[in-house]
Amino acid sequence: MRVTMILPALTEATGPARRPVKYALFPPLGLATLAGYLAADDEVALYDEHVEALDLPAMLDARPDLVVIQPYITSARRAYALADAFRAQGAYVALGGLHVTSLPDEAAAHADSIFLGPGEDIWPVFLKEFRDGHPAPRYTSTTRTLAGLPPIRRDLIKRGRYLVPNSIVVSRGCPHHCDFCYKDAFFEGGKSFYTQAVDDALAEIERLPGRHLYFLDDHLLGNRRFAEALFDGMRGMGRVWQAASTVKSVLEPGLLERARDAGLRSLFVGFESVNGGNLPDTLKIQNVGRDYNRVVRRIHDCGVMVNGSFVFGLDHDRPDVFARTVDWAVGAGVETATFHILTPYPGTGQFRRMEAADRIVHRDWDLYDTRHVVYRPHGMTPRQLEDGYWQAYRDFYAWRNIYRGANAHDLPREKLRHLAYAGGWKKFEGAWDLLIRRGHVLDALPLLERTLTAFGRHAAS
Ligand code: B12
Ligand code: SF4
Repeated sequence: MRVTMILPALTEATGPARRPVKYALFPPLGLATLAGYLAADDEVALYDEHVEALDLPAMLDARPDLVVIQPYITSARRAYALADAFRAQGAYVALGGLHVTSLPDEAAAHADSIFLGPGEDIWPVFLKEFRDGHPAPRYTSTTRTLAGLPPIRRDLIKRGRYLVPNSIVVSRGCPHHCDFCYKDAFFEGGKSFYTQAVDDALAEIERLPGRHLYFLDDHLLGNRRFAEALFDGMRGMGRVWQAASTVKSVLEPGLLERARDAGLRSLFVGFESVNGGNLPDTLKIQNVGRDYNRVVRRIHDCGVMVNGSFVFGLDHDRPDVFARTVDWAVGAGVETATFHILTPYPGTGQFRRMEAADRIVHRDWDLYDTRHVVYRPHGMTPRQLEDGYWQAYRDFYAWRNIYRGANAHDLPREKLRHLAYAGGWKKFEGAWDLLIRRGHVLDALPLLERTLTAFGRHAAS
């Protein structure tokens, strides 16, 4: 069987405000996971449009039997156009993932089969039925387990084109239920947080070459027993890694230290808002009443860097929220920040509430990229919200603030690491662009590894 798998480019990845390095970070892990279920004699090609141009006529000429496409909300239009082209030529098209699960009827118009929820249970069922000649139009995941996964087909990934080829997920979902998150809708009908067996996760880590890892789990520290066993198993492996967690887990005694001892060097944390009133509104209960300064101090005291994530446009936000957020993050020494304009994703509680209140202004999914205002905000105009968002990025990454943030650290080498990491990420677009266009972005990985290992209180593990 000939199989073509495609991760179409997100609209913003090809637009004028794109940052090439952001889209050359991670390979298409979901599709490589699904490819693991194919038979040894299947011919499979995996394309990621973020890092390679698609030669559609040649791909159509290859006459695949099965085409597997993963649309995200802002790549849905492109994904459907590709799906339509392959179907017109007689190929069988399967669509699945987050956006398809949110809007199955929309996706079904462009597919022969659609898949709702995680693929691990339904994809092998489909493959058997497809080979037997009677595939169903819709498959819905209900059985949630990561036991007995076939090895991810990392051989299909063009490693050289990614800065972080060693991305890995050892769990699915998250124990929390934030109102704006995709998670509850995606995992409806079954467990919404589950992990691999620790030994399987460690075996996957062992298979990855080099030192650096990036855990893409929504909340790597979400199951304390699993996380501790994983970190104990990773001690002494010599890895350096990055991951995501919540302010609540950071404050749990002992857990962060074990992560650090296993090689954690940078943590993505969802602070979401400096306006406390926004947190209960969005069911971000795990953040309510937490002292954010203490959270950052604790992460830094462990020698780990902070990537803070913030959302603008929640109902308690007023036009001063941008400057207040930047001022707090810079003053606390947060190394990198990711800002988002509140985006009600279809399928979420937030989308339903806003729709009922007639606050959704359009359904042009291309603009649901967290850079555009797609709803009626309460505390400011849409213009103020978009301008404030871009201003926050400019201010946070202005050299004066990078220096000020670096100075918030005690030790000279921590100051240096802050400068190298924040500056390297945002201030050398031209150099990143060149490396990406030449297909050599992986050459920068040793630099990233050195920045993560060489500085900080608990340098080189
Ligand atoms: C890596 C990543 C990215 C990469 C994406 C490119 C890439 N190479 O994957 C980059 C950095 C470009 C990116 C950008 C953004 N991202 Co992002 N990203 C992720 C992240 C961390 C991991 C994705 C992943 O690899 N998961 C692991 C694999 C195994 O799971 P998977 O891909 O979902 O695949 C499984 C299933 O979906 C299913 N499946 C998928 N496709 C198909 C197809 C078929 C046929 C079948 C059967 C099954 C199937 O089976 C797979 C195995 O179970 C997720 C969080 C997460 N943990 O998933 C957020 C996430 C997808 N991102 C998110 C967001 C918000 C964004 C941004 C908007 C952020 C921003 N402001 O810039 C942008 C734009 C994305 C968009 N929505 O348009 C949200 C999406 C919310 C939503 N409803 O769309 C997520 C869920 C994070 C979160 N918790 O909110 N992101
Ligand atoms: S903590 Fe993060 S992943 Fe979990 S529900 Fe909230 S936003 Fe989603």
